[in-house]
Amino acid sequence: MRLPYRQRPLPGCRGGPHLDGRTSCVCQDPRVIQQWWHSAVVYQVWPRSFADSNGDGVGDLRGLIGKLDHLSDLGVDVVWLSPVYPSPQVDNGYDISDYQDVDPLFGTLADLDELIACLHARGMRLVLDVVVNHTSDQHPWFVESRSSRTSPKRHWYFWCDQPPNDWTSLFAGPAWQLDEATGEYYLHTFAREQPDLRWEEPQVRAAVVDLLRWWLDRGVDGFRLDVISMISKDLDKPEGILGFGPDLHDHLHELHREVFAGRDLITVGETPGTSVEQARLLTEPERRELDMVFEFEHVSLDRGVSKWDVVPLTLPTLKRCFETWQDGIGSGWNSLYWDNHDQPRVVSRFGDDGEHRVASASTLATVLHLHRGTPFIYQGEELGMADARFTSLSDYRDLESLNHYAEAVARGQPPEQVLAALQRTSRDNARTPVQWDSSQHAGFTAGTPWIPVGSAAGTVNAAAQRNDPHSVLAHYRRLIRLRHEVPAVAYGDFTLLLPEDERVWAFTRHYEQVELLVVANLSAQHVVPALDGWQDGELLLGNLPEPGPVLRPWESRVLRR
Ligand code: TEU
Repeated sequence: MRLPYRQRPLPGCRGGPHLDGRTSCVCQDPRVIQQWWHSAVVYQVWPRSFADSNGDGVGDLRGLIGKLDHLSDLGVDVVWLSPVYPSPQVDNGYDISDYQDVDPLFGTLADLDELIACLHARGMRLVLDVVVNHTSDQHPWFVESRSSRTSPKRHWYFWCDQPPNDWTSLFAGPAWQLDEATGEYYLHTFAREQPDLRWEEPQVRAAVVDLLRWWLDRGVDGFRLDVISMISKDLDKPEGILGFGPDLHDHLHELHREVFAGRDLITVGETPGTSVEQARLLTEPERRELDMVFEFEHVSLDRGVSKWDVVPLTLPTLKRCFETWQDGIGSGWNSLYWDNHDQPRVVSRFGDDGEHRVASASTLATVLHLHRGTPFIYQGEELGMADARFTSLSDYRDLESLNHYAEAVARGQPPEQVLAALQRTSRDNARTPVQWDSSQHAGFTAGTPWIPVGSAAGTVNAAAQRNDPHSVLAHYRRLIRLRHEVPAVAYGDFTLLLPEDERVWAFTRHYEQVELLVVANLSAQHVVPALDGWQDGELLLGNLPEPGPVLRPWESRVLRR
């Protein structure tokens, strides 16, 4: 039986179970204070497409509650729940109009309380997604702020007579929107329905502190902080829209002091464009800011002038990027991810979603999870779900994709060319319903799904994999158990091997007297990696049966000595 999370001993800790609720101790690497989330695995739920309980074609909280056995069976420790707050849903909930309630589309506050209780009873925790760089334009704060130039909440947002810069919104078009009523412009980094909050205003920061404390008092175990690096901006900097402004660390330090300190929780900040140096400053424990950040470097390597422009990527480049973050994070800590609700699915992007779908999905998982950091699994990734690759514009729902299509075609780009780009890069590739079984609508809904179900649902689904020891799902179970049982997975020092090899990704993890070798073939050829001294290594995990002297296409292994 899984112990409730406060009584589970830390891997490698000689102190035994921490019955006094302490969740950290100085056992091994003096630079890193061991935390429960170092050996945890997080599962992201994007509720709109997870499981629908009332047949309206949209996923909801009761649907999630009904699938907790799947998460317990998988062995994950934390659920990251993307936004379920009241929202006009312009950006699928990342435009919040009330931070302290649940949108009826997803359920009620009572449903969320029940989810928290059910997760805790199963030894799991809940991390809420909080979007406080911007609100919805329907949020009472903004409604009041735009009501008049002298509104007491005018300074809660960015208003000006003339745009002080020519920033472009990340969802296309100018980032400054004229408000006819008051004749002033307001800033929106994303859609015009997502006006940016002005964190220099102390009342704004106080309001955010209050809502975060409110959720923690309700039993939530942490936060994923949306585009948190953007809360401090330098309006005079041409590329300033990505944030990292002069007050960022002060704002995060204040949040840590006022909200996070002294509480047993996990915080991960989304920081598009962050460098490893900035990430180290944001996550080093002694700086008291965040526990982890999501960097975007490894998911930008196959992108050219824009996210819509896919360029070739070599394995050495990808390996070097991971090595940079392994070595450069210092006493900070990395998050590890391939997929989320903003990225196309990795098996289609860096793997092979055709002949070698199962082997490539499990090998990409092994390589990611055996790096040093906390892994994040996105719904459906544990099933090896592939990109949607819609062929008709009418199937797309994502504002960012539809805005891009309209803008690119208006600029004269051939529609079929733009559609081809969306097939590779659109966020909707990751937003099709989770494929639970081979029934109509993949068991996601009894109604009509809000977005089409993926074409492979008939064969690629949870029911088909649950009792199949060779499935992607079975491999994820074993991978997560390995992190829970082998301290070197969480804490081993990282060393990249064969950096220039175009097909093999190999590295070691060294912890106390234990050394792990991770060797993976990321090609459709048979390869014999030039690795000496591991003949007698103990096989801890392989993704293909009967391992031999040769690595088969997309085969990977974890050995211990
Ligand atoms: O994403 C921020 C972000 O950087 C993404 O928009 C990214 O640039 C792009 O989608 C990659 O294609 C966060 C949320 O994760 C995203 O879902 C929201 O749309 C966005 O912020 C605004 O809240």
